[in-house]
This record gives sequence, structure tokens and C-alpha cells, in this order.
Amino acid sequence: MNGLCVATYRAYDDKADFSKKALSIAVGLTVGSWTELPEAQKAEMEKHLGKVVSVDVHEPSGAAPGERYADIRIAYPDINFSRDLPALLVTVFGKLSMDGRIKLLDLDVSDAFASAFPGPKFGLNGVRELLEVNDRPLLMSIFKSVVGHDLANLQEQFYKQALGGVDLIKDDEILFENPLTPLEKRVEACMEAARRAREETGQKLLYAVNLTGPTSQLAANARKAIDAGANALLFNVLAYGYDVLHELSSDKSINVPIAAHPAMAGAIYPSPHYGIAASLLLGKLMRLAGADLVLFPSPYGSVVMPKEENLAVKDALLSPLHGLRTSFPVPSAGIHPGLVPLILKDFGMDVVVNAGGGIHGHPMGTAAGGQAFRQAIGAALDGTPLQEAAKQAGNEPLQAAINAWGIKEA
Ligand code: 1AE
Repeated sequence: MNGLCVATYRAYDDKADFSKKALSIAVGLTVGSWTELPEAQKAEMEKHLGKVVSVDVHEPSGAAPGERYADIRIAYPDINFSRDLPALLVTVFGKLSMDGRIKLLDLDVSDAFASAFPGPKFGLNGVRELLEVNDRPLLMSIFKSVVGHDLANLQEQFYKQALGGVDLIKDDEILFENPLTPLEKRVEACMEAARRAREETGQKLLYAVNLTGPTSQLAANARKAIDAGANALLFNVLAYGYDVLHELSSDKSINVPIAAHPAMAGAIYPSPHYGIAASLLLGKLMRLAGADLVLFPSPYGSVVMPKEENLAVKDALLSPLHGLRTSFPVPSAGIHPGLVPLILKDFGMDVVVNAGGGIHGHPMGTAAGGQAFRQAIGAALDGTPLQEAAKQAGNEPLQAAINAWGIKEA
């Protein structure tokens, strides 16, 4: 809608008059009070007043306490908030997030609001271009066991991951600035390992180094990492806030893809009654704020997100959105090669298969862990069942992975 941002909420209440509730949100989050104002002031306030767009009440069959809800859509005039995500979020769900059982499901921002957001600098296609891989899903490996390790150890781990044929390697999100593996030295050591591995594999690789520290130092730290050779960044977006990602992604000197980690998201999206829907939290808002890749739990692995929600995150990252580039979906956590056919069935080609334990915990070692994934991806693209592919010569890593973790059927 022109000049309006529309928020969709799901509100639960066994008895409420939801139309009244909707009106109280529309007025309460905009002009504050309405009925008591004199006519002249009412006219003055009109352009600031929120409007109820729709109220769809779901009456449960029978007396099922706790299940009565309404989906409420409210349009907020752009004129009420500055063109930044903190202002928008505080308007539509600031105080309201604490006011009973209500969840923010979606936000449709106006073209005018969206125009302040360049979105992902590289996006899905840009990441593919950097890696020169267009004909298959990408494979990402996560550093595991990094805290307390020194540079030589990290470099060795990096080399083994790279040898396995992965396209991206990301720091573990819990690796912060530390004396053993400081940012610039870590980047230099890992990029040197990347060069050595490339001589073996012929493959390009992005290393997403964890961008950490106080907010005031993040942009400088990003530039230091890039000057030291970093060709991607990992960022714990929710711990810092979307606006910080937006600042980083719109900074011309930070000219590498940014991978958004979902740390803290579990405190916000899983409840049906509170918080913010995953598709908005990890989908639309991450993309608006400029994430080139977005990690989120999958429906298959160790940290499970229901499939419907998961596919909604994917859609938010990939569907048309104010002309912004798409962000690469990265369903993660507890992923092993036996899940690859399921991932490709749900996500298609445009997905990053991402694993930590599923690579480092491989019975034949870290490099074989990556190879097993690449073999599983190849088989899934050919339509060859994994059991069959695993028997082919050279595919011993895939067989070992299946022996260790099995295959999950659809
Ligand atoms: C949803 C985030 C997943 C993540 O960051 C991570 O470290 C996963 O590790 P694994 O694959 O479960 O070992």
C-alpha cells in the first residue's frame, strides 16, 4: 500500500471483541487517543492514524479453551516513523509485543520505506558468481571446536575442510576476538590454507569470518578482516539488531557477502502465541537489512523448525521483494549427507547445504566429510538413490556417512 506499512498479527483470546482490539492497536500505536480529541485536532491527526485493514476471526469448533484467535491487519502511515527498521519495529510491535497473546506474523512495507534499503549487496546470484558455481547447490562447512585452539590448529582444520570440496567455510558463531586466533591473523592463516587447498581441488572458496566486538568497532573490524584477505563475513544479527546489519551491508567499503547467523532466534519465533514469525524474523527482515546468506534451523536435523515455517522462511528469502536481490537460504543444524535428498526436494538447487558435526564427525575424517556431502549432492541431482550412489567406486566417504548416520526418507 502506498505510504503505509501493513502489519499482520495473530491475537489469541477466548472472549475478546477482536474488532475492538484491532481498533485499539491501530489508534494506540499511532495517535494514542482519538475519541476525546476536538474535531479540529482529529482532522490534523488523521494522516497519522493507523487503519484496521481486516480482522479474520477463527472460532474453534467446540469449547476449546486457548484456541480462539483472529488474524488482524493494521496499516501504519509511513509518516509516523523514520525509514529504519528500529523505528518500524517499535511502531508496529514495541509495546504491543508485551500485551497479551499476540504474535507478529508479517510486515508489508511500502515502496517508499523499502527504498531506504539496498538489500543484499551480492545476494544468491552474486555469491554464485564469486564462486563460479551455477549448476548445483552450494556446500558450507562450519568450523567446530575452535575455542581454545591456536592459529596452526585452525589453519589445519580449515585446510582439511577445504580439501573436502566445500564452497564456503564459516567460523563458529561462538568464536570471538581472542588472543589465540585474533581476527586478522586468523583470516591470513585461513586464506593461506584456502590457497593451498585450491591447488588440490581447483575450487574457489569463501571464508565467512565471524565479525564481532562492540557495535562501534564493527565496521572497522570488517575492513581489517577484508584488508587481511577475508572474502565473506559471518554476523550474529539478532544479538546486534537489524539496523547494524543494514549499516554494514550498505557500507560500500564492506564489499564481501555477509552471512546472517540466527543465534537468539529461538527466543523470538517458536511460540504460536508470542514473538515474531520465523519467515519475518529470519526471512524478510534479514533480506531487507542486507544479508546475502541466511542460516536457520531445518525441518530435518538436530534443531528442528516445522516444515511449513521453514518453507515460509525460504519463500521470504527468494520471492520478489521491492526489487531486492534474493538471499541464499542455508537450512542448518545437525545436517548430514543422508538428509541431502530431502533438502534438495524442499529447497531445489538454490540452497546452501551446511554442516559442522556432519563434516568433522565423519568416520574417515574432515576432508572425507566434505566429499561425502558432495557425493550426496551429486547423487540427489542425478536422481540416484543414496544407497546406490554409495556403492559406486570412489564414493566410500558417502557409504561411511550413511553407515554412521543413515538416510532419512521423505
Ligand atoms: C542454525 C545454526 C547452525 C549452526 O550454526 C551450527 O553451528 C550447526 O552445527 P552442526 O551442523 O549442527 O554441527
